[in-house]
Formats: sequence, structure tokens, C-alpha cells
Amino acid sequence: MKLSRNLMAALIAFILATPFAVAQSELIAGEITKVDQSASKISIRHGPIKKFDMDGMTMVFRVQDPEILKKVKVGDKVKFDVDRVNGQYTVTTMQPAK
Ligand SMILES: [Cu+2]
Repeated sequence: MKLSRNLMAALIAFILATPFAVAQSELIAGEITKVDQSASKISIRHGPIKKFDMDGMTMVFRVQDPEILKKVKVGDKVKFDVDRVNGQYTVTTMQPAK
């Protein structure tokens, strides 16, 4: 009885902690260096991207939604998230950095 209660407590702690860990590592810091509306591409000088084991660099990303490109301009500091879509690094969300 005591063991299963401890197990339950551990499980609950794990479940509660997990979304926070994900949320914290989610967004990447970056600065826009080029916006290409017609190709739906954007160049970003970005910080480290842990999930792709990537250091900071400037590189070109696809964007999932072209609307993202209308809200940013060269020089903007942003927070964004990236996924691999059909083998291409693709920006899925972007917001102004505070
Ligand atoms: Cu990169």
C-alpha cells in the first residue's frame, strides 16, 4: 500500500513536471536577417537549437504559414519554434521577443 502510494506520487510529479520541461525548451531566440515572401522562406540568426543538436548560426528556414512572414521584418528579434517537415527545417510558430 505504502509502495503504491509512493509510486502514484512519483507518477503525478512526473506528469506535472513534463509539460513545463517541454514548454521551456520550445522556443528558440533569433533575429531576422532576410524575408522572402515569394518563396515562403526566412533567414534567421538563431541561438542553439537543442532538439536538432545545432549551435547558433544564420540559416534559411521554410515557414509553415506564409502569414508568419507578414508580421516580421529584417532586424526583428523573435522567439520561434522549428520542426522538420519533409526533411526541411520549417518554422511552425513565431512571436516577437520581449
Ligand atoms: Cu541553424
